Amino acid sequence: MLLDALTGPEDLRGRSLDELADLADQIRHAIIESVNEHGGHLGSNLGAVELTIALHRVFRSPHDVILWDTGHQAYVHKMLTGRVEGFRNLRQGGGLSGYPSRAESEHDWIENSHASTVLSYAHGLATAFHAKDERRQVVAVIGDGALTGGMAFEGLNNLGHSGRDAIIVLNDNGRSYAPTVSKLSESLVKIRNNPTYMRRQAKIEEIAERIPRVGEQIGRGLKMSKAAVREMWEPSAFFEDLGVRYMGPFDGHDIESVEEALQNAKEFEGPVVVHVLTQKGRGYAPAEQDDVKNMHDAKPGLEDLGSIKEGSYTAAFSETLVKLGDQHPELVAITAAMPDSTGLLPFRERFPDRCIDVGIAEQHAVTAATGMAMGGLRPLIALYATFLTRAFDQVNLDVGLHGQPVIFCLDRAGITGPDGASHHGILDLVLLTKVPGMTVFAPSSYQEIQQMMTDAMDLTDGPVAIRWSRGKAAHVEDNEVGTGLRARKIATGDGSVALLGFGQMLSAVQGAAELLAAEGIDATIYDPRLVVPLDPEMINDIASHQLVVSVEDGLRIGGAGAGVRDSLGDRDAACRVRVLGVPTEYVPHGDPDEIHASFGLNAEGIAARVRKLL
Ligand SMILES: Cc1ncc(C[n+]2csc(CCOP(=O)(O)OP(=O)(O)O)c2C)c(N)n1
Repeated sequence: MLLDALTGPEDLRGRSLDELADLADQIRHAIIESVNEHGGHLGSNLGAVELTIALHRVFRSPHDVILWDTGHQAYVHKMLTGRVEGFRNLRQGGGLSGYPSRAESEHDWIENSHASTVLSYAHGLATAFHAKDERRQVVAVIGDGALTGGMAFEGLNNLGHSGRDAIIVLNDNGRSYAPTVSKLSESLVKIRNNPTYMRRQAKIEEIAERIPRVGEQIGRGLKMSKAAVREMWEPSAFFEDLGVRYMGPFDGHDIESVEEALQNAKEFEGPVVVHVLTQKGRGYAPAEQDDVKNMHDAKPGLEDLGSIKEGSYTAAFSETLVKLGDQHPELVAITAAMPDSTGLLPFRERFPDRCIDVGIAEQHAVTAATGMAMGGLRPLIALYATFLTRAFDQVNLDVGLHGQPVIFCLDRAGITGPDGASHHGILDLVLLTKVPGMTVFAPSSYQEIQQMMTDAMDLTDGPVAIRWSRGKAAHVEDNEVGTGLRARKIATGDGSVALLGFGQMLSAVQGAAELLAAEGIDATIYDPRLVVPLDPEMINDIASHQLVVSVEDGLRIGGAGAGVRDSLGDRDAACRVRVLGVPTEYVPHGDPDEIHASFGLNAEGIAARVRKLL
């Protein structure tokens, strides 16, 4: 099989179109097989097969730099750059990363999988190559979704202004997770669907064929002249006005046509956009037909990730939000291009006008929410914890400084697992606890989310954040749920040790307490519920213990436990305090339970630590 024999991009050269079509089939098969086994990004990769083959035939990676925005669509790139074998262990602990990885390959330049950064990297690399007089192409592949992020516009503006050489491949499938929210995207789609445009394009090509190759003016050969004429007659005003040439649109599944476009783009000086149209989920019918998000990503067994797991924290949020929407007509929900995975779809269905998708634009979402709150609405922003980090300045100075009652609902907080360093939600507590006036809840159960969301609606003096982890939540009885700004005492011990478990870490703490009880150590147990402000009664109570151990699933330094230690210190408490959490390092992908265990953040690890300290 051609795919198995591939050792690198050079093996793609000299292949017939039929061979390449076979290869595309084999690649699709391998993607579907891998996602079936390990889960991962399905729709995005199926849509990028031919485009990636064309890129690796036209450019000489790694001498030429191919950059992937977000990086979730780089599976094909991995296979074409000598990683077919490793691909079988994609996203597994110790196996290949689900995103580009500099440690894996010299073909991978960037691995930050937060969207919309690629044009800035491209500008930087192009500037460096220019300064050093190196003749290397810089190619940046960006989706129509990622193009809605503010940083992409900043990069585009700077590229156009500086005139640096870069080829921007706009991989346009009309979708982010949900259909892309962008007027620019809409107008590009209009072009695609306009029969007059298509006829005109055919006519232009015909005319271009007839233009004689007269000297310098016409350009470098027929291909160039075709592109130049097409460009002259059909400028895409948006890009052109920024100083970036526009070419397209091209059929992104036609390898020959994409290659021709890329060859033409190489001839231009300055930045150029090559607009290719692709179909998300191409070649796998359930993905092609999924009108929620074309199976952007999927769980093992090819189960759609967008479906909210029954009993999960996300399900508790989703369900409660609809109830609160009924009670509070001023409540609006905001998403940054992820209405499905964050659990907003039921709310959107019921209140279509009160669910706002801003595109992949977390910073804008936060400041816009401030405006909405100022105008009398109650905005709630549903994000993954990791993506809030990008908007910290807006949280602090737009929401916080203005004391606006914006509610942040942060899913996937803590160690998330197979998506690796950029997707773990381990910085949110460190950052949010530094915003004056911020209230932060960490629910330990399904029922706590319901309670905290309801309580959050009553906190109108400033912002509130509720952060929870991925997956199944603990389910508890009514009498095991706290209320308001109070911590919940679960057990009163013998005064030797007080254990605090923030959010999902409560169950590990309870497990540790059981292990310790078997050894005659009776621990006091708290569910602090709040990260800020900490319940003063809890602080007073734990201060009388010999040892206080606080456990969280975020960064250990400067997070929830650090707040506990500081509060005890402020009271001159004599107890020893230990904070258990995630070390300050880029935590790779892997099974969350295994990652927790490696940091001592499970029942055995916590119990062992207490034993040692006592
Ligand atoms: C800052 C940020 N917010 C949200 C996400 C989650 N996310 C990953 S891929 C994606 C959609 C990207 O759409 P597009 O760029 O068009 O690529 P496609 O998957 O459609 O090929 C989103 C919202 C992210 N990676 N980064």
